[in-house]
Amino acid sequence: VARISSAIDIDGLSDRLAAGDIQTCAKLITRIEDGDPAMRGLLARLYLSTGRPKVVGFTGPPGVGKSTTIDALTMEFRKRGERVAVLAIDPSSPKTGGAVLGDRVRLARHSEDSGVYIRSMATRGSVGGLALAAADVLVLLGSMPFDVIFLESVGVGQNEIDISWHADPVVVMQTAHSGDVIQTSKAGVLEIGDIFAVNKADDPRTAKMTNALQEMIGRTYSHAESGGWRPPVIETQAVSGLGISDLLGAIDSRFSFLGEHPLELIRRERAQLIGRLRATLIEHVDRSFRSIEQSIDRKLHDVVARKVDPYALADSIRIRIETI
Ligand SMILES: Nc1nc2c(ncn2[C@@H]2O[C@H](COP(=O)(O)OP(=O)(O)OP(=O)(O)O)[C@@H](O)[C@H]2O)c(=O)[nH]1
Ligand SMILES: [Mg+2]
Repeated sequence: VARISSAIDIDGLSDRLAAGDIQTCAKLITRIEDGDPAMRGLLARLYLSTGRPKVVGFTGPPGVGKSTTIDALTMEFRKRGERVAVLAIDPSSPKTGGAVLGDRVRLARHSEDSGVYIRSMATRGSVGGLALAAADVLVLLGSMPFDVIFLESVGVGQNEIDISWHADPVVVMQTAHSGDVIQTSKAGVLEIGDIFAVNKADDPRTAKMTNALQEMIGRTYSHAESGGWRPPVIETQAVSGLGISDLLGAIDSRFSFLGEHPLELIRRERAQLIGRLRATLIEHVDRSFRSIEQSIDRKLHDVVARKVDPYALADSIRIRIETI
């Protein structure tokens, strides 16, 4: 990826973002995706000068109905006069060409509405890098006059980015499809869900899934760890809009809860920060390691030949990485 670096007008750009300038926003997101180091100063300023944005994350298996649900909720927020930004993270874009097409059709409905901004980001390089770029884009969007930001991420798999680093509430979406129950109990999504939605509730097996989820939440729920928020399970039919007002109610309740429990808010934000900091450092080490990989060929030879021990090699690599 080419690194573009030029002096930027931080004051001017901040002002344009604060005024809701979409063109500026779109261009800056592209520069963030490209890893342009000139963005750092701007992002630092935006982070310090704007408050915490309201970010609602949606995760769940491919095709569960995340985009359809976000679309339905966007309509509800627009009815209340609130401005909405949607950021879709697509770590597996080659596989979901069809879904992207479906998204385009849906999103076309909002194309005339200046109160809705929709943007997707796909993987460039590592998943960790994408997660970090998403965090930067959220800082950018958070500096604009949006009342809420919806973040969509395909969930549960090696490629999953940890959406709980970016959003509160996290809406974990499932369907009654039998495979989803197993994924839910296996993949640790129970811990990250602040709200659970069982979508495609037109499926007759939905009640069983809802009960199973409620039972699992009951078993893992801890007042001490959640500050007293017990994740609700909501049945939805995103295509017809059934249950969407319940989901909206749950999202509103979560925001009220966070407003009334500042300690819980701070606890969550600190945990998110730790997750992102760790990812930043892992990303840095990974990139640095790849950049020196070629140059250690001779040393590898020496280790294989038993002339150098692997611990000494690891030490010398670590010292080099620390100075990159
Ligand atoms: N029967 C039924 N179909 C639904 C419902 N909600 C969404 N769908 C359909 O499920 C399909 C996938 O919906 P999307 O909203 O694109 O799902 P997604 O989770 O965003 O999918 P990815 O972005 O590919 O992970 C679409 O054909 C929707 O019309 C529902 O409540 N009932
Ligand atoms: Mg989608």
